[in-house]
Amino acid sequence: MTEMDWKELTKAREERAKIIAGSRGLPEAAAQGKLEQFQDVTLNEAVVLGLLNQGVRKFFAVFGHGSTDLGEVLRVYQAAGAVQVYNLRSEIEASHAASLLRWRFNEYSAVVTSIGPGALHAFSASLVGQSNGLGIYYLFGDETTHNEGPNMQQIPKREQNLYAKLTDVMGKGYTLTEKQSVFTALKWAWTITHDPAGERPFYLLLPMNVQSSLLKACNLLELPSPSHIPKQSCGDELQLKEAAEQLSGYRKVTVKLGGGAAGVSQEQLRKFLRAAGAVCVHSPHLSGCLPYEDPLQMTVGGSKGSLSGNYAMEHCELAVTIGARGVCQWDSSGTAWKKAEKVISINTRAEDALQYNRTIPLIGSAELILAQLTELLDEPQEEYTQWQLDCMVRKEEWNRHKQQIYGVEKLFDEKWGREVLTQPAAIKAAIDFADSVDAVKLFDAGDVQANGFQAVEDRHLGMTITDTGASYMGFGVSALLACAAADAPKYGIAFSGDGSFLMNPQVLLDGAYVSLHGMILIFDNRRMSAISNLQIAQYGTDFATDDTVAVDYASLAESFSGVKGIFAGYAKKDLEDALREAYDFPGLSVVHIPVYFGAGEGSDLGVFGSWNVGNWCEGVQAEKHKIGL
Ligand SMILES: Cc1ncc(C[n+]2csc(CCOP(=O)(O)OP(=O)(O)O)c2C)c(N)n1
Ligand SMILES: [Mg+2]
Repeated sequence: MTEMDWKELTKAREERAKIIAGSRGLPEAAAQGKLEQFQDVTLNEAVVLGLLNQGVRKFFAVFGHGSTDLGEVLRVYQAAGAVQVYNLRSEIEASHAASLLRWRFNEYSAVVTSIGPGALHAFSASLVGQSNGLGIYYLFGDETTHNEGPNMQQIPKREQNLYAKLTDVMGKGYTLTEKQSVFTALKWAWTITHDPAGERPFYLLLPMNVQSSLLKACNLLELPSPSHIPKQSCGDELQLKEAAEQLSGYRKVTVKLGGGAAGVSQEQLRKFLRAAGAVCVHSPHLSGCLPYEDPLQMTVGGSKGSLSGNYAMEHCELAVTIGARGVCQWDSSGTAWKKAEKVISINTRAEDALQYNRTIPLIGSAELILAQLTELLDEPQEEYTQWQLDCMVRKEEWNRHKQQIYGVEKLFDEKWGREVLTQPAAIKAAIDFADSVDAVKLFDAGDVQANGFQAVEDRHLGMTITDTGASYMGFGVSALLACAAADAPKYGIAFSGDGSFLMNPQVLLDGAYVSLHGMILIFDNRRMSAISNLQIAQYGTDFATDDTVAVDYASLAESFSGVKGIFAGYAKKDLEDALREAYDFPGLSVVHIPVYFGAGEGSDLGVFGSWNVGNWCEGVQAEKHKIGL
């Protein structure tokens, strides 16, 4: 295309963008005769128009030579007010922000990268979306379809479709080698990102030489304008009847929720628990499925777990699992259901519903199935069953245990050369502060994450976001960006270890740049203690998981204009003052909190389950096979 042609094309594009931004989308603009139905558009513009049709208006981007043309299209649409582009400094960070936008704020967005390392960064971070069932669009630059010679940054092999192979291993994608396939690619993108049986990320691969090719007289109304996909229902009367009979026949019933149970209302869950004489246990990311103080809420269960959650799993005779896959830490690598004779599994996906033997699978939406099952059960005779009362005693023990640990507050730390706060005491103080200002709590990986999900006492879902599926270091601090990008921004507090923070510190620049009002807490034990502790528990000694470099995180933060850095000191009262000061700052603030590492009583909240890792494998596997689920 000549320079003249490009100028013409840009002019036409600017007009289209203005019309679309001024209407409620492309279909309406065309229906009202404001927009000509058949127009010349480039493939990249067709992609952007198609995504707009699917409600995608926000793009988290790191541009490169593999995506300059897409950048140009987005520039024009942003100028018209149709899209918002966030130019960031890491594709991993971009992906995490898009994940939280979907997870907490119910918004679909896209991640834009170049070819090669940028795409691989985002691809790796899409583990979060894959593990937590999040519909996210990824737009990756890809090698040219002419393969005229190796493209810089491509996987250095003379072979076709290498990225498509990668994305096919992880999930589902489409390579736009042929521009007219954009309509199909966008249909696939919609069904994958909006699948009611479990949303997933979708990867659109954009070969560099095809991106700017022209779709002559493109039928703009052929770009899919998708309709809502209804949720599946159970409706299988025989299965429901059998499940209800089993529920009536067992006295010790535990319901355990996984991430797929996020749509279950507290009201329905409570009704079912009462009718089934059951108690509730949840995975870390379902904290608040019932209020923490609800008598039937036994809190988190699994490899880390809690005294009450693990008791309820280990002693029940009938397990009801909802929206769960059976990830290793979720059921102590298959050893948590020590006495379960039967399982009722509610799930939208048959392969997940049939994770265990001895299972009655109920396929469909959990809210509906719980209502159907509750209908089939008799009214409870007594306020609480003996099983529920027994579990409540364990919950009291768990609460006493936690208070005792928090009470330790400070221990002498060798690296810091003085008494510092324990991680549980510091995390608890920060959780209490976050809840007092109704901030969303975002957790990074490590001991910070584990102590965090044991400590939180949420009243409803959405107060805590913790990515235990991918447990991606740097998720919490990066995801914080979504708290600013959301249509309804919310104050967020990221809980991060020193190790996790240093994996994604670019949020300091990007947070200031997008005027993020939020807080980052760095719990600094000058090491990656989750792994040190694992090594010590397994082999008696740690190895290569600590460092000797002291970092002044408050000064680091202050060196970014618009960011406030605060050193929290060594006592709980000082930390509380620092949290208040950080919250009062009208931008991004960072609180540096020295915390203890060591074997001292009070250093963590404890481990209550098993895990099939390291030198524990033989014993754990033997137990799993004995249980035979
Ligand atoms: C990207 C990534 N790399 C490695 C790991 C393995 N891993 C899990 S926790 C952890 C250490 C976390 O250290 P830090 O953030 O300082 O938290 P701490 O455990 O010290 O509280 C590591 C290396 C991971 N989860 N994610
Ligand atoms: Mg650490």
